[in-house]
Amino acid sequence: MTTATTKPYDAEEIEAARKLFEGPWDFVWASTKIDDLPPMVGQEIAFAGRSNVGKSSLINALTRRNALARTSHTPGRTQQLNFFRQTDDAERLTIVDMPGYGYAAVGKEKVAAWTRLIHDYLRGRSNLMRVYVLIDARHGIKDVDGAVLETLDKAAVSYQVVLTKADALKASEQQFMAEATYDEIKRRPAAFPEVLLTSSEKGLGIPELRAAIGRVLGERS
Ligand SMILES: Nc1nc2c(ncn2[C@@H]2O[C@H](COP(=O)(O)OP(=O)(O)OP(=O)(O)O)[C@@H](O)[C@H]2O)c(=O)[nH]1
Ligand SMILES: [Mg+2]
Repeated sequence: MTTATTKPYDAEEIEAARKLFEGPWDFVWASTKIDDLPPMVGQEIAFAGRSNVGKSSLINALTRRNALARTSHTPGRTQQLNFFRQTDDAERLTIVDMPGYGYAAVGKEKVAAWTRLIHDYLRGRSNLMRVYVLIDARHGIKDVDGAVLETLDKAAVSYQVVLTKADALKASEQQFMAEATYDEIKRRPAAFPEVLLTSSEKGLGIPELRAAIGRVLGERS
């Protein structure tokens, strides 16, 4: 299900995107500092969002790998920028799993360091084609999310909002949250005018998210 003013994804696009994500994915790099990023190769996309929103799980669902990105019930699992690449055709696409923001229990200093890293990376990566900002479908956009959207808008980095954990909501609630979220982002300058609803657990919206990514890569390659 999507809420959008964009063209729907047809069967052909969905199939092409399925193929795009086939093939072996591998972890290639981890960065804890902005001066320690891997060289830019091909096109990059990144997944950002609050701690525990389901970034690592969504990357595993997209790549059909159970444990490519490490997930956890405990917030704060991902503590660095993790870079994943297709090793059969390495020039194609790099996926970046980001530390979650907005999680206070790891300590103020760590939170500040992560937040700086996230914002610096998002502002300064020229092969970053689009950032997927994940929002828990049960909670909607919070202030900490707003700050990240603001950074992206100011830096003119294209982003798309993706609702996660849709399985935790009834169909009517899913539609309501998708529409409410769309209303919040539709006037933001760097936001792609579509909100995707996903569940990594149930596979909901995953083919569509692949297709959305396929479009982005196709546009600029
Ligand atoms: N119900 C439901 N739970 C999910 C879904 N995706 C992830 N989760 C759960 O949410 C928790 C966090 O998932 P992660 O993928 O580790 O979240 P993250 O955003 O990478 O978290 P950090 O790395 O700590 O920022 C885990 O307990 C997952 O099982 C989903 O689609 N539905
Ligand atoms: Mg994670």
